[in-house]
Amino acid sequence: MDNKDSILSKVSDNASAEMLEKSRIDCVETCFDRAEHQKAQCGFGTKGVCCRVCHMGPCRITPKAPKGICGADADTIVARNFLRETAAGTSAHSDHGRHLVLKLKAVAEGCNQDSKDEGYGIKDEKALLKNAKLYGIETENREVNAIALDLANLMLGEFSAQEEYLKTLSLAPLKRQGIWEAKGIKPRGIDRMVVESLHRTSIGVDHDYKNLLMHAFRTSLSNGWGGSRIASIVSDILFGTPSPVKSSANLGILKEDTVNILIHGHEPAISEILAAAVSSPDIKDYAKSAGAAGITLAGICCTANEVLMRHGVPLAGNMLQQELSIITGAVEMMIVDVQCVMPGLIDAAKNYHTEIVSTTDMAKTIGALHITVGESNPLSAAKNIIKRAIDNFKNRDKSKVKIPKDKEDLIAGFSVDAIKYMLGGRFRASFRPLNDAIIQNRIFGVAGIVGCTNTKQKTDEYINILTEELIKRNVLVLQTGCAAIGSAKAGRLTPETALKMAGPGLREVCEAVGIPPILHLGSCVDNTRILEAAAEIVKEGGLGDDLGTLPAVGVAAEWMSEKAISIGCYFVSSGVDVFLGNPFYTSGSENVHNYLHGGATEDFNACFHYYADPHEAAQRIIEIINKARDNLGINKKTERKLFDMKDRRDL
Ligand code: XCC
Ligand code: SF4
Repeated sequence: MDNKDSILSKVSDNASAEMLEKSRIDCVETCFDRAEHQKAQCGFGTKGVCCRVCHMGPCRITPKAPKGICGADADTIVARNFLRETAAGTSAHSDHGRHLVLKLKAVAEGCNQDSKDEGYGIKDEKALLKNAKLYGIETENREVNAIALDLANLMLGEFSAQEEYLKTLSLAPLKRQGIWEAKGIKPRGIDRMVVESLHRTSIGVDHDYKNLLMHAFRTSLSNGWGGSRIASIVSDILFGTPSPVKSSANLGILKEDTVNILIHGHEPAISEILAAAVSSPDIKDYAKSAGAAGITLAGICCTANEVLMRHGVPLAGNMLQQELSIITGAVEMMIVDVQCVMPGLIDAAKNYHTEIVSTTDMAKTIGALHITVGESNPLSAAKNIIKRAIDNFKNRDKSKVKIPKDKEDLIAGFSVDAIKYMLGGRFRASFRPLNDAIIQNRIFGVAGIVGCTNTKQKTDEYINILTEELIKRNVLVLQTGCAAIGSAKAGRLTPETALKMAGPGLREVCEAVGIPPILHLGSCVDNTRILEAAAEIVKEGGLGDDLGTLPAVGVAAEWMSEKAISIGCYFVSSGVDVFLGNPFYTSGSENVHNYLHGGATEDFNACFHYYADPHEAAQRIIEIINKARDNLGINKKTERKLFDMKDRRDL
């Protein structure tokens, strides 16, 4: 059992610390306890040298046994494991995208037309038309549904294509497309890439570590420029393109007198309907009649980010707070869909009245109540779930309730369209002002800080230190996923707080345009919005002709999911250097490790960099951005002035 100090070594924010303390009193086990129990983690797994792809094994590579039974060496085994992780990450994001495309298809075919609910529909026609045009679909004088159906079918083709290359690749700068072509990593259909990954890594197929790694990059591209990109595009069409929205973050958003419902996971389809359901008058009345002052709907993880971006639904917390939220004793129901949902939730919930409801047939947990929300009458189904949560309000044990006070204001909702609009105004929406600010060195560069939280690190610490170090040095920070929630909890997603920290050039730009120096772009699949923004910056001109020439980096600060590996790989193969706050499981092969952390630069003009210390990472990021600026020839005279001012600030 740990004391206060040890709790404070695990979590950064006060609300989490308070709930971790309460977990001791209530005798509830959390991931933080289980991390202690797992402390001596397997050295073979950590190095990536354990192979169990066939049943002659498992084989583990040691100095005494440098080869598996089949003769596979450390290079082969480590690279195979890495490719499998990349494929799994790709499949998670892409399947999410597929589900949304199937929804779009159902809507276009009028599947919900005879239902009494409004249910799903095309919320953002502008987004539909814009994207249909990007894919070369005829839009003039055509019915919206016909266009949507064509787009849905085309996107389904992105999954099933056997011989054709992904059409979405054409959204990247031409130069980058050329690099993919030259390296032989232009992906074909997404499903084919993932299947091929599994095939290539099964016993006795691909043994060349470099060949395996190239397929990892290829598979990741089918995520970044395929499945994830499609997920973001279709979410915008079905649920609306996000625009700046105010909300708040951390467990303090829960209320003593309301029915508290949390939504958790990744796919926005069901949470969108739930968000609509809680605001309907009959549900509000139902809550009142149960003696509650109302309903508080809030989110965990990326489902949270999705409904935050579009409806301002508050963030209860990020991934490592999912159990802590239940420990407040004030949650009537947690409704989960897919990804990052801990099975440990069930045990935590048993100590309180909280009901865990799973909603996706492919994601069940024993102990959770499973309710399927189908195509017909989804709103009625959502209302029934919420009524059940309201019915559970009376079971709340007041003696077990403790809601932390902590909550911070935030601004989110920065889709690429929203950023363009903020920068250039309604009639001249464009990235020009941003490009100019970068060229004039008021903005030194751009960093995308993304990814999870991880029990190996003190939650949010790396994210927040690095973010601060970078905005201090005039680097504009774009965030998604649990990293964005980490910043939100630190109160950094408000223009005011962050502006106090920002360097003079960045502050000037942000004040002029009215944006915070840390922009919340959405969920994990929305990392493709960062690529989209980068591609727009290239198109706008003045900063080279490729993503690889931009003064920009990506950071997976506290990552833990296989999805982050896939994201990292599609950033690197798109030409963007990626910094990791946690190492890959590749140290067992010098060749694999050195290629990923260096050699890849020859092929993609970018590679991975691992820094345990965020200050060191910041230093190296500045060097890399500076070099990119040098190469672009935009470092000339203004440079001295910037460093003078920075030095002054440091003094
Ligand atoms: Fe999951 Fe997306 Fe990671 Fe958070 S950040 S822990 S993947 S919820 Ni993408
Ligand atoms: Fe061992 Fe080779 Fe089988 Fe892997 S594939 S478990 S290294 S025999």
